[in-house]
Amino acid sequence: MRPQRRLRVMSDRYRLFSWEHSYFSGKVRAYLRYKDYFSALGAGYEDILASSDLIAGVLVPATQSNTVPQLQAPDGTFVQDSSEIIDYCERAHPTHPVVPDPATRPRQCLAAYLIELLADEWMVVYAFWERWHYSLDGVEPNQFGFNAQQWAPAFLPDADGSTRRAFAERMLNDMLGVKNAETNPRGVYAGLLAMGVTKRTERAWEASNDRLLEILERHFDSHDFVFGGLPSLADFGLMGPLYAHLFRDAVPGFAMRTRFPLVAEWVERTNGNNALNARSYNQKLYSVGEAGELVPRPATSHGGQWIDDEEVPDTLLEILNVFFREMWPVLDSTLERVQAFVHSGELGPERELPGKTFTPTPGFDVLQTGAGPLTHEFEIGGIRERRMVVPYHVWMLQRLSEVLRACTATARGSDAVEAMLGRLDGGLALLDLEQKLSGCRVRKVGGRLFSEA
Ligand SMILES: N[C@@H](CCC(=O)N[C@@H](CS)C(=O)NCC(=O)O)C(=O)O
Repeated sequence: MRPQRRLRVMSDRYRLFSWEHSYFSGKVRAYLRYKDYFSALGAGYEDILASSDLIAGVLVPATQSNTVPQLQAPDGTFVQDSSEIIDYCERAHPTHPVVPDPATRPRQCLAAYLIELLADEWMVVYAFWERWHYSLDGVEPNQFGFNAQQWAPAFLPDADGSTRRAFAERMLNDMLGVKNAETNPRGVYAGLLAMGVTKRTERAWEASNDRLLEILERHFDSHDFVFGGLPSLADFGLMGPLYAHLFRDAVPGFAMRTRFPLVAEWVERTNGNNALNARSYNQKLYSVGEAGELVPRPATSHGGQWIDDEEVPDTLLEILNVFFREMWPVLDSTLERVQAFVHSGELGPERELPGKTFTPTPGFDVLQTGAGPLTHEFEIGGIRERRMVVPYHVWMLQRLSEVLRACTATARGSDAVEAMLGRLDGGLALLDLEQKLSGCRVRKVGGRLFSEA
């Protein structure tokens, strides 16, 4: 029987199709591991290496998307997209929720989604850059060999080590032109240019990333997770940039462990794996009782619980300020650009929009590069540059606007949210989100996006 046939057979467990070195897989894997620890995921899940065979034979036919992670539910449903996977599982398995209740914890609920968006779609730029920059010929320290080895299992999972590595080196060079990407940008480096990383902005992106790590280092000094003693969507979101790229990749991994050791410890803690010294939600600390017995206590800060919603640490506000100062202007302009584009008559008959994050979407390259209609100016560290418009951001903002509505459904919630947003630079602009979305709504079907405006 062919492997993909066998995979169509139902399983009582979820199947996560992922790679260890993938940004969004790190987010979802840490989430599933957390739910599974509390047996809050039914029969649990199997983490399956998404080899090229499985991507072509199972994932693309199911969702028209070659991206990982993707999840197959026990009833056979496929879910593509890390945020949708978490939404799907939270609906199906509401115990041990990772999203603070919007009715009782409106500030934390909103903050969790804002941090997820920052981590998914803004921190991705630097994280993507470091992986490929430190793989360029002549750049020291260099992680090209490490990078090839970590990509290799997706191409040739069964081959011996050196064959795997040699094959991946050829793939990275022939397909993606990794070593000389700067002089001949294609593949991933073309994606970086499209995201607005150029020689002019490189240092500014690096400074932005450093600033965030520095805030997080101070935050994790006294909070084991974003909201205290238990992880939440905010932590799992941050695992996107902070696990596979900035912790696990060789060059930034060294920098994180040596310059931001508390962030490195938090990565291990949130992963809930090999984290004994970091302390995590899945262990206890013990003291010796009067009769010599072991007396357990929670291993994480704040008694192993989320802090009160009223308690908004300054460091949390600082993270949210990065969102509003750096990312919000890009999102705001994205809504305008997408609205102008869908009403320009340039949409194809299916009204499809590009759906990818890391690179222009094949077939839409002309629109998303150069001075195309799906590009716009943005600013990082005081430098103006051009980047592609990512319509997927509109979908993420639609999801956020539903959250905002739930968090502000009562007078108490509305007051709490407005007070928090009022303490942030330009934060109150978020309250106009629903109205801004009205001219450019999108629909996501599997891995494809369509305009509904
Ligand atoms: N928005 C998606 C993004 C998924 C994504 O871009 N995954 C990357 C790996 S982390 C990928 O598969 N890239 C390959 C490609 O875009 O062709 C999510 O949240 O899951």
